[in-house]
Amino acid sequence: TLVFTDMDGTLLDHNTYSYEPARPALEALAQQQIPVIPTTSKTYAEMLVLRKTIGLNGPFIVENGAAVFIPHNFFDQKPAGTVWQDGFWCKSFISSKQHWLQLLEQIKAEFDQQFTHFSAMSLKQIQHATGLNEDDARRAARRQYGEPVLWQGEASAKQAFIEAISARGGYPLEGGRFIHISGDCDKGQALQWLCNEYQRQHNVRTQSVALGDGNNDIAMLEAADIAIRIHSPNHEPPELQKQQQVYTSTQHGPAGWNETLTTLLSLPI
Ligand code: 2M8
Ligand code: MG
Ligand code: MG
Repeated sequence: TLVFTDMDGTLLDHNTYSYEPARPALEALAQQQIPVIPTTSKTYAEMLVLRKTIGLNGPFIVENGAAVFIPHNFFDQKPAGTVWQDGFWCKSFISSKQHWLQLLEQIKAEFDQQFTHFSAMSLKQIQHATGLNEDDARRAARRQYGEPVLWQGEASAKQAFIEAISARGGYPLEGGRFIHISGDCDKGQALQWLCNEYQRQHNVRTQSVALGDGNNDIAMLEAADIAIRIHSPNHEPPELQKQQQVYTSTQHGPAGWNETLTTLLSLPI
């Protein structure tokens, strides 16, 4: 089994970013040697620090599925299509964020004053929008593949903005606070790629479990064998097309993470 998990609002509390309530399930998974694979909107720079803090030492997926980073000792052979980067095998699915920054420049006039985005924000503004401390905000700003947009206009105009981005070849994904603009990637494709590689190298059929709270988790939840929707204090759980093997937590964020995985681990899977 491989466990793929969103970070913000799922393993981490939406407001405090604490994972404390999830500790018991994290320990149980570690004991059973089940890899927990962060699958997040966060950047490589953020995950480098956060995975250590949480005590996760396996692969991780950044920027909404833009790239998978695999520690050198996770597989015996070099994973297909990867490049060696900074001590990890890196599989990227899209190119750099430059193109999306240009696109945002182009549609600024059309959506005058209705949005801002990370590259246009100061560190203080990013801190204010996210509640991250200065160091964490700096790491969140080190984006390689996409650009988070902060919608500041009428809620009713947000859909038109999302459609304008899609019409121009972008793939907007909504996180808890931002609309992430990047290329054709999602957490589901990245999950699928890593599961395939795992199966190829180990010659076994692996089962995937995915946990998420937001719309940017839908592709991942639908791609996984078992989907766990984590309740959020500020929005409804994501709507899924599939009905089989879908669980929904009653508790919020990391408490819901602990609740559902503890239940799942007690079942014969
Ligand atoms: C952004 O990601 C969250 C994920 O749901 C969002 O869109 O609200 C990213 O900028 C990420 O890098 C950052 O850590 C996070 C902080 O809330 O916000
Ligand atoms: Mg989330
Ligand atoms: Mg996320």
